[in-house]
Amino acid sequence: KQPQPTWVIPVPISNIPKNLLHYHTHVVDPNQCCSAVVLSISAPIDAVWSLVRRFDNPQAYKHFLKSCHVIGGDGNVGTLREVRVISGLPAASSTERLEILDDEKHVISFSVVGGDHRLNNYRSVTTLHPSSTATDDIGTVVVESYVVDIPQGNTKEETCVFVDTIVRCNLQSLAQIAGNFAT
Ligand code: A9S
Repeated sequence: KQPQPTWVIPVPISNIPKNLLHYHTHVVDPNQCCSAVVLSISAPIDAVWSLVRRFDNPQAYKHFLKSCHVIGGDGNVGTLREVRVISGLPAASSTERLEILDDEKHVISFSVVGGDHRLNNYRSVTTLHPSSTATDDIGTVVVESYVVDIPQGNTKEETCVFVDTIVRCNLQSLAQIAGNFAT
């Protein structure tokens, strides 16, 4: 009997607005892992979204990438990009497909469809939510969840630690750049 995939919501439900919950609900096979990173940013949602929505320019805030070329598509769903990776990572390039781009709901998603790296079948969804707290007039909460195959020779935990670290670095540099924009 084949092991069955399960549905996983990788962050506490209270952290995600109800209308965006389904974007972060992933089908996870037994050989895959799934996690999410949540970060509060002190910048307006429009400033953050203007960076996040640029499928053609991820290296603006993803510092592990050194270049990006769009290799097919018109900027809508189905557009393909090839990114090249800085040295020092167990990867050289990645081919990625735009899966969702929703300017109203502030949702972007891509999947990895090829390349020279170990993160097979990677798919991520990033959503932005406006927030305001006592200390922050206008802020943004970013939720980025992903699912990926566990590479041969690695454990589920190792895979999540590796990917969580990359995603957290990306979101922290996003926060820094969007914050500079806004002030
Ligand atoms: O680019 C992202 O949004 C997230 C990740 C986890 C990207 C990972 C990566 O591009 C490297 C940074 C090169 C690391 C891929 C696809 C494989 C890696 O090994």
